[in-house]
Amino acid sequence: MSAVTIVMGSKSDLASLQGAFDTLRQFGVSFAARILSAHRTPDEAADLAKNAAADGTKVFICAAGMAAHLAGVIAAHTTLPVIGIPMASAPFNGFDSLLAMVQMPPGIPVATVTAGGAGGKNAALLAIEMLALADESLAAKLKDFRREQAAKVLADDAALQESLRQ
Ligand code: RP5
Repeated sequence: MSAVTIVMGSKSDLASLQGAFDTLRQFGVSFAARILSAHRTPDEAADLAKNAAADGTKVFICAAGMAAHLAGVIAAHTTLPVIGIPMASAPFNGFDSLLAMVQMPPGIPVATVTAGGAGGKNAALLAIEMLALADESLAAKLKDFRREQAAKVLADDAALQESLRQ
């Protein structure tokens, strides 16, 4: 049983999801990852979405490029929250994917994050924030993460101020 199910439209999307894998592992959140396409394997993608809640999935993360319909198709078959990551694929470097993913019709939402590595990391963090609504220890880990992240920025700022004084 995995709390988060990640679906990508192609093996070529895998590298862009490394940040999502790393972040979910960092927080100790169980996940499954599948390669299934809205267009090339439509029946398997729909089956995954339909059975996910019964299999223990709480949140979907979907990554797809070009005519990026995967997140929308998954969302059409489940009421679980779906987070979409547009892939920066050719020929429009992800702008096509972003528009396809973000422009869902009213009634079937997809929470779309940015393309690329930041998108992978933020998709995982958003999924963790959703899970943390019902998990106090995960919520505490998120607060620690934010504190550590802020401390790193402030340390960089302190180092910059010091270097400017020299
Ligand atoms: C989409 O088309 C995939 O998500 C991928 O981003 C893009 C290109 O797929 P490949 O031709 O690399 O398999 O379906």
